[in-house]
Amino acid sequence: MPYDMIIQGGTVVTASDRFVADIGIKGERVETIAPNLPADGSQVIDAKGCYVLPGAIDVHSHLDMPFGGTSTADDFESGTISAACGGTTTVVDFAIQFKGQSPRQGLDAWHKKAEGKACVDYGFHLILTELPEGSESQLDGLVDEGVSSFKVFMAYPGVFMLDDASIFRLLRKTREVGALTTIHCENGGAIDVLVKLAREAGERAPKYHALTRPARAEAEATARAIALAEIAKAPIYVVHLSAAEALDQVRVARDRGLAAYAETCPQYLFLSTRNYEEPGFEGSKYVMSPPLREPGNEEFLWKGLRTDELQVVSTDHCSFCMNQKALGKDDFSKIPNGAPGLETRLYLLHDGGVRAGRISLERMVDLTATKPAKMFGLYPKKGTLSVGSDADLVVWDPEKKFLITNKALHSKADYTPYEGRAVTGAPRTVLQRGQVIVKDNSFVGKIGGGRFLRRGTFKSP
Ligand code: DUC
Ligand code: ZN
Ligand code: ZN
Repeated sequence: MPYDMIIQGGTVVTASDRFVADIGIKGERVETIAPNLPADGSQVIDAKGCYVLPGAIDVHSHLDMPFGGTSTADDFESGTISAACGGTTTVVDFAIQFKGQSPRQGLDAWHKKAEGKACVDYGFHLILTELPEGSESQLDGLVDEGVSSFKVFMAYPGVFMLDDASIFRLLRKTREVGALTTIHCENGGAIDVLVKLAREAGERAPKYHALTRPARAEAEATARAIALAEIAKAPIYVVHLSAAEALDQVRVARDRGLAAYAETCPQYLFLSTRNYEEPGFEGSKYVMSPPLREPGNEEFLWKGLRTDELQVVSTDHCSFCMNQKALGKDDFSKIPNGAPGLETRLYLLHDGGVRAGRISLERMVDLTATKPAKMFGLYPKKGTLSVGSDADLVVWDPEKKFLITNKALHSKADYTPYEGRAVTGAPRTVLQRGQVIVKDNSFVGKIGGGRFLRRGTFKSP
């Protein structure tokens, strides 16, 4: 029997091509991609009429993360089941070095959270909340262990925010060791003043979260981050870019030939400040940072996705239930920041991006699998379908109707920001390393079956 499994007759889609072929899988890998492979007793999955996509990669999730006096609703088990059911077979989550901890302690804590629970393959970036002078060498060992990217915050003073000098030292270090600095760009100092003034004026509703985090504060921080990276001669990756004027900064930098990259997230493509006007406390569902932007802003992001000003669509999945959001019932600044999104990314991008004519199917694959794999040291093991790649794939039915409701999803959050949105196109079967892990919207894999990925160093995409 030449293959353990054959994915038969589907349209294979990569970042650059689309063609009808069978995929022969042996063990955990893709062995052959060619028409009319002999079945000879292999298990056969009929993919006629479907696309066969590389398993998607989400390089921005927060699972089992403490935030704002509570902890995310999803841990590594529920979060990765949710990811898998939406066609995502790799997550790169953010481990945190809290103040007073060494980078190693932060990372070890996240390994413990994921081991035996993660249901898809996973890697870690490490968030640094402090980097005392002279401690940079502690990062060398981590890169050797496959943690080849770090995250710093320019927002949340006193909690996560790192000062410019420390960010600059990190950028110099990452350049030396071939790692990538990812960065949350919002001017935390200015935002904290605006929040204080709003609270003093008695403005306590969820919408004030957005009104105190202006797009200009994102654009300013984005420009500053890029300038620091330019001086350090290091690449930089802006996470969850939301505002058109922040995108302007990335575009200008790239036009100047700098290694400045950025991702956006579905919430900034499909939602807007209008969502904060929903009745009662419903607006809290959309309290995340950066906040949702004015209607019309999303068109600039779509253009950026088409023209490669933006390289990745990730989710910033950071899920809370409504009773957790209620911590900020009387004060928007106490609402835990974040929303679920791991499972809905491909549904939304396929329906609202590809079918709506905003991006091509190949570009969807590029943005959700190939580019993130290349930049975060996973390519070509992950992120494409080629001989020798891990057999992580999604048999995607482009005509299947799906109604997004929280009931139909698998996150432990008790809402989805996209409740009631009807989409066309859905995963039929999802494979990880040659094993079926999702069938018809049910997880059928093994709890804890996900493996830690030692990622390679940064390569420009
Ligand atoms: N933004 C969020 O919305 N949640 C967690 C952290 C972040 O940067
Ligand atoms: Zn962030
Ligand atoms: Zn985040």
